[in-house]
Amino acid sequence: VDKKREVVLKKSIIPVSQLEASVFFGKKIISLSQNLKSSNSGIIAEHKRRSPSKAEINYGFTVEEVVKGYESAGACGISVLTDGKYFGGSLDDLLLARASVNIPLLRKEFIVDEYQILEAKAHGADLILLIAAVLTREEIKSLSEFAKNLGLEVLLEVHNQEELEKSIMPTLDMIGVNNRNLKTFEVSLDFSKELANKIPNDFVKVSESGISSIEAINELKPYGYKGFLIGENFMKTDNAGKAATE
Ligand code: IGP
Repeated sequence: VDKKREVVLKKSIIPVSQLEASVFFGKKIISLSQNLKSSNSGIIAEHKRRSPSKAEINYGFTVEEVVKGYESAGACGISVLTDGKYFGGSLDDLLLARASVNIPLLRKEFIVDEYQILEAKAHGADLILLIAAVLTREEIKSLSEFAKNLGLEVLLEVHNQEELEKSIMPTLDMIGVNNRNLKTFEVSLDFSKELANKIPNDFVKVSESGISSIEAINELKPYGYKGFLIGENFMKTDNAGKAATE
């Protein structure tokens, strides 16, 4: 609810017509789903300053340094947290990332309103995240259709079978299983393993959160996962880009 209120407040700051006038509106997106299908690393590296489960993640670099490091290390795409309240991010971070790299960018945000999708497009995102835990099926339908009409790709995040079943629809490109329970912060790769065979093969499968080793990735690949979203493990090192190469 406080997110919905913030959205309304923001709406009065930048008019939709101004968002639509952004240079990025005329640009074709770079497809993350295609990159994941053709890559064997599958790494989606995240720019994350802090989080509700980890108050501080060691951080001594600019957005540009981090995302350029990720790109040169061979990441398939980058997730940029734009939520300010819980993660210390902003839309400026997304814009700076867009100015620095040529790989797909995900706007990582609690999206509840079409306006936030216009913002994502206007700040250079190639795809958006929709979180099944906070949206109804109708909302997932209308928000994903809206994103697709703007040419953006959609990553849907689920955490259990119920969320998955309510959400499956053709306007999604990728389905991500969050290994972290957003309410209890419990993290286990078993969530990805248990849901894998329930995700239809028409969607690129992504495993999100709590991935901290190449062994974890190798464990998940046989379940059909093509994408691996990693934040903290890269950000907490002295050189986030370098960590992504190892
Ligand atoms: C990254 P980790 O454990 O590697 O830092 O996780 C990413 O999956 C996580 O930040 C995330 C997230 C979210 C953040 C997954 N889903 C939804 C905010 C909102």
